[in-house]
Amino acid sequence: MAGCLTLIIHIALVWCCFNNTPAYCLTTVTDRLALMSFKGENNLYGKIPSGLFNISTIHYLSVSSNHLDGTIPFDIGLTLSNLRTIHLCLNSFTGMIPNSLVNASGLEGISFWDNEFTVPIPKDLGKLLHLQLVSLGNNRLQDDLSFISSLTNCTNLQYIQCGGNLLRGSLTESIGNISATVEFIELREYQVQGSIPSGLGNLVNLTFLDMASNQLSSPIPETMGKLHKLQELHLGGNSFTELPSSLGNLTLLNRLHLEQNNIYGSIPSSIGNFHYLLELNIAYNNLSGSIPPEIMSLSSISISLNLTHNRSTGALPLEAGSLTKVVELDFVGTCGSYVVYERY
Ligand SMILES: *[C@@H]1O[C@H](CO)[C@@H](O)[C@H](O)[C@H]1NC(C)=O
Ligand SMILES: *[C@@H]1O[C@H](CO)[C@@H](O)[C@H](O)[C@H]1NC(C)=O
Ligand SMILES: *[C@@H]1O[C@H](CO)[C@@H](O)[C@H](O)[C@H]1NC(C)=O
Ligand SMILES: *[C@@H]1O[C@H](CO)[C@@H](O)[C@H](O)[C@H]1NC(C)=O
Ligand SMILES: *[C@@H]1O[C@H](CO)[C@@H](O)[C@H](O)[C@H]1NC(C)=O
Ligand SMILES: *[C@@H]1O[C@H](CO)[C@@H](O)[C@H](O)[C@H]1NC(C)=O
Ligand SMILES: *[C@@H]1O[C@H](CO)[C@@H](O)[C@H](O)[C@H]1NC(C)=O
Ligand SMILES: *[C@@H]1O[C@H](CO)[C@@H](O)[C@H](O)[C@H]1NC(C)=O
Ligand SMILES: CC(=O)N[C@H]1CO[C@H](CO)[C@@H](O)[C@@H]1O
Repeated sequence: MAGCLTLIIHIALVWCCFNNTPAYCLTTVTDRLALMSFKGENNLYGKIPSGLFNISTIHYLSVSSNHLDGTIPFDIGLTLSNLRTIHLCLNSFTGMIPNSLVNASGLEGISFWDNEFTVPIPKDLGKLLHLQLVSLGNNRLQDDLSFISSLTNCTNLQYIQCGGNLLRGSLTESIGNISATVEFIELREYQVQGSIPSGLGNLVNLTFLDMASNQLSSPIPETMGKLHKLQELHLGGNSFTELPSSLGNLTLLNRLHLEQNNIYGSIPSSIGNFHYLLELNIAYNNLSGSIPPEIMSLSSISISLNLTHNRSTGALPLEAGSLTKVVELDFVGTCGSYVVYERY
């Protein structure tokens, strides 16, 4: 371990003056390097020295949270064929995500989140059978959603994060055929249309699902009620009109966001089942009736209860007294008055 660290420090020093360092130096001193990590504190800027991409022994490469730019060599998956993890997130890389990544067949983690990658998502990522994490969000990727279905053979998949791109299209039932090991799906701020496929209910290990700010519409499938492990559900900013009656089965939810849809009817009292709920936002819908006392008696809510801009009427139920930790309680009555309760 100590020897390994010395080697890494050495690399960091070489990197700091790489502008004047022949790139081959990197390869000669590092022919046994396996792990290379330059996280944000390094404040690296400029381009990755091309010699680094020749160090075929590297299996862990992380340069996340720097100011790096430039493109990634198209053949990276061939020259770094032993890669298991590549984290380039939070930089300013441009160009394409190289198709050759598929050739580094041991890859488990790919994080390109928050860069400026522009062209389509490699179609063959699903050939990386050991893949656990795919994070491509906040780029300028223009594509449809077919790559998600292409991941069906990745039996260890846990994390898919792709929001904040220029992707469009609709989800197909085949999303239900990806591995049920998946725990995290984030497809926020796409232009996803259509409805949520009922197959999504197969992904019973999901703890986090974020499909906010798309163009999704009802119905939300009843099968969502099978996602018993779900802790966060973000469906705000879509065009849903109805909630599934099985919603109340998601008893581990701690964050529920349904704001800015067109959900009508009464506020489901089954939300009262969510004894771990920290935050509830159902603002800007078309909900009517009174606020169920079951919600007001949820003592877990400690971040925010936001019921603004709806048709809900009636006095705040007496049980509001249970909301001892609420920081923000926010609702608009029929007269449009705006009330924010703050308690600490
Ligand atoms: C990388 O390796 C290739 C093939 O061995 C060689 O042609 C190239 O010069 C090397 N690049 C660097 C920057 O060392
Ligand atoms: C890289 O992977 C692609 C797609 O699987 C394959 O067609 C190609 O033959 C591979 N190239 C090498 C050099 O292994
Ligand atoms: C999954 O693997 C099977 C068997 O190798 C293959 O026929 C199928 O095309 C693969 N599916 C995807 C989506 O790559
Ligand atoms: C999902 O997988 C099943 C069994 O392998 C298959 O019969 C079905 O056609 C697949 N569905 C989709 C939408 O790919
Ligand atoms: C769900 O996750 C647990 C723990 O990671 C795992 O043991 C189990 O096999 C997973 N279930 C499915 C259906 O993949
Ligand atoms: C929701 O819970 C009820 C009562 O436990 C159960 O009958 C129903 O099958 C569940 N629905 C789903 C989709 O899991
Ligand atoms: C609100 O819901 C009612 C049904 O409860 C419906 O008649 C009305 O059109 C909805 N309003 C909007 C703005 O969608
Ligand atoms: C309540 O939610 C709406 C919609 O997301 C938001 O605009 C508003 O700022 C929230 N209110 C508070 C007090 O956070
Ligand atoms: C009374 C009230 O504020 N109703 C609002 C409920 O939310 C919908 C959608 O934002 C608004 O159109 C209603 O005016």
